[in-house]
Amino acid sequence: MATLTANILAGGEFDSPPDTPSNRLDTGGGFSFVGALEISNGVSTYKGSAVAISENWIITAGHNADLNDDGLPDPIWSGNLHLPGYGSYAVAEAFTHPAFTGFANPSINDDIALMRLANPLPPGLVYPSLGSTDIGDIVTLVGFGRSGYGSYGYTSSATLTDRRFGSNVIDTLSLDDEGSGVAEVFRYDFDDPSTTGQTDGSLGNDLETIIGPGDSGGAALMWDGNQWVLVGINTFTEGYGGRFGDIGGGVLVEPYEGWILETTGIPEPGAGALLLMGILPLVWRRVRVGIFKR
Ligand SMILES: [Ca+2]
Ligand SMILES: [Ca+2]
Ligand SMILES: [Ca+2]
Repeated sequence: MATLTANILAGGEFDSPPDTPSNRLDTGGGFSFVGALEISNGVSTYKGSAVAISENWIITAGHNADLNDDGLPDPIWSGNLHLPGYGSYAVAEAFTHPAFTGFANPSINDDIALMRLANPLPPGLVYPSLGSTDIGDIVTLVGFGRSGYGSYGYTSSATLTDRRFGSNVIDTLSLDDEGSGVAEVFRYDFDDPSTTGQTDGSLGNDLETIIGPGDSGGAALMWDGNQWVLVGINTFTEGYGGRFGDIGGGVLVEPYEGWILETTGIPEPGAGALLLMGILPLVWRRVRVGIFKR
């Protein structure tokens, strides 16, 4: 079953190459645009992840804004984005995608939200562009969720400080639940290190990962040679909790690009200059996802 969880897991504790949850930490700040999202509904607090795409806007999982699972941003809700090394930034306004009906209520599709920050992020942050992915692509997963070992599951809590990353390969894409024919959801499996080197096997004990609780809203990224490209938002897992054989996934970014641009008004000032030069950073790599494979 799908669970409302998404952490970056390490490999097997006693497998080779050796690995630990701390080995997955982003100590160099290479993913500074991915923050921890601290959420409150006035009763309870929650931890998720989110991705800054401009100085004023972040993308995250729709369910991070919708704790009562009706698809709409909750009326009593507050959020803060924590960017280690940069500070904490309050969310002023949240928008869930119009097609989102709540987590697994009944589908896991369209689980994406945009949030406008009350104050702009500081200069110097580098933001990812938006793009697409396909089956067979290697993606880098980044978030602040629970970690542990694939051999037995979670050993650490989600935090507002510990950003981890790992990789996996896109196994399947699932189509739009509203029937447009485009892919909206991606999945990958958390392979045991014994399958390293095999077709569809592990990328290696110290690389292969799956998300866990607190990683919801974090990034699925690809490197285009010059910059990180945000291709997906991590939103769910299926299985037994961070163990080898579990499935992780999320929503693709590409089908929602029109809504993202319309809602945010991006390009904003910084990106406007690029637009004048004839470059459209937000449409890097056109649609490759119209076909359901496998
Ligand atoms: Ca709601
Ligand atoms: Ca949909
Ligand atoms: Ca895999």
